[in-house]
Amino acid sequence: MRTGNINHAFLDRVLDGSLADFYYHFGLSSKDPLLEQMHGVRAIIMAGSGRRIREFAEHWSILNDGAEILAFPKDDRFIARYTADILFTSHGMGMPSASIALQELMRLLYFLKKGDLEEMDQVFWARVGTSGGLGLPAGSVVVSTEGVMADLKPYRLLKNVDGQYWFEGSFPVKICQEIIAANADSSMNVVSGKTVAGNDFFLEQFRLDGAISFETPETRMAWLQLLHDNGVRNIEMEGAMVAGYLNHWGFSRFAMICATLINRLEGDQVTSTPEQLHGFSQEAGAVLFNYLKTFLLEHRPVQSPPEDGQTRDAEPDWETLRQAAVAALKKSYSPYSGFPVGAAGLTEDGRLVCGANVENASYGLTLCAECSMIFHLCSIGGGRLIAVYCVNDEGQALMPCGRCRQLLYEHGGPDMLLMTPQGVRTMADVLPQAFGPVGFPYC
Ligand code: R2B
Ligand code: URA
Repeated sequence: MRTGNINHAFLDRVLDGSLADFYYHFGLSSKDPLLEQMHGVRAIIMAGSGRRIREFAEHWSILNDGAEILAFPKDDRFIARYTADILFTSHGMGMPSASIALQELMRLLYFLKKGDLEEMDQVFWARVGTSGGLGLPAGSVVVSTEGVMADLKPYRLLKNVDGQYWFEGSFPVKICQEIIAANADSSMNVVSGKTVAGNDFFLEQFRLDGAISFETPETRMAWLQLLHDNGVRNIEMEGAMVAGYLNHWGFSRFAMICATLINRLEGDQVTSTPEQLHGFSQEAGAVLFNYLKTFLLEHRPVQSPPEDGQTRDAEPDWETLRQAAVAALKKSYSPYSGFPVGAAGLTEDGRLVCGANVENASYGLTLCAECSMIFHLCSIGGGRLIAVYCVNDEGQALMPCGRCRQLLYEHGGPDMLLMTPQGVRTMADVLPQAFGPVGFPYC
């Protein structure tokens, strides 16, 4: 962990035993014997509802040979279950509620890990929930790259009498990529993008169906369009704070995964039946568990974050990109050549885009994997590519053909990094003296 923002003045007195800490909303204290069984915690999973927490814990227990499930004593507001090294807790609705859960959980983790920052940083945090989608069919799952407020700015709170503290809302790009890669084989529509957290389900989500409504159809749509143009893919009520608090302490492994209940571009009212809602939230859970199975159950070694926090989100993780390309390749349509190709690219705002080659009986109309990857990029709002990996069915790097280098150049420019059979090269290296979009009147 990288920051000095931990409240040592209070927490270290709990560690040295001169104070007991009361995790009041969970009905626990640092002296509670239950805590003795939780030092090995490897993940903290939060969700809005208690039902989801009970189901998640049961599912994780089953995946871990029926591991014992421990229940926290108090369950009037926040339900908490601990099983097989994961703490599952509900956080209620909205940032005021979720911030209570998160503050007590961070204090609890500090105590459980005896203030060892390295150990704390190995712990994976996630919020799994529901949301309104933007331009996505209901039932899609969004893995957030950044949590912002309704004005597209980060979460902030009053600090001192006349100041504000601005939190950093980004979600670690590497974790986002790993989650997408762990789900590349699934039939679910899993995408990444920014998430807006509204302080009111109606007013700060610009709905027209509240008892109070400030908007007209025009101002509502203008806001939704502004969000979409800025890479926002869903709207919920906690993410900007969750990312803000975890970033503040300097954690490097956390994520938010939300199923979309409706497409907000088409309406405001959530009309799903309870069964459909349950199905949607199970989808978000399935995306989480595909990740946990890969990264916790198989005891995959965790890569330590770079020392320099400033560069963390900008560095491509080549192995994750390669895995995403290998997973994308399984969707190749290549009956004529029998040569499937997969491509995966990372955008500068941390989204992962993938594609596979699509052949045609005419042969000449065949599309390379890079083409479908670029199509994917444009279909989720566009953006700049910073790194691309193309693979064959043995997972080895392939060199893009001349046409595809031109396509990549258009969306990545001369500095985009490309994995080649001879190692990482820039686009300027592999397409020298390129003909590009610079200088065209429409660019
Ligand atoms: C999504 O759904 C809840 C509101 O219905 C809220 O907790 C959220 O973020
Ligand atoms: N949760 C939200 O916060 N907004 C929606 O539109 C749906 C679920």
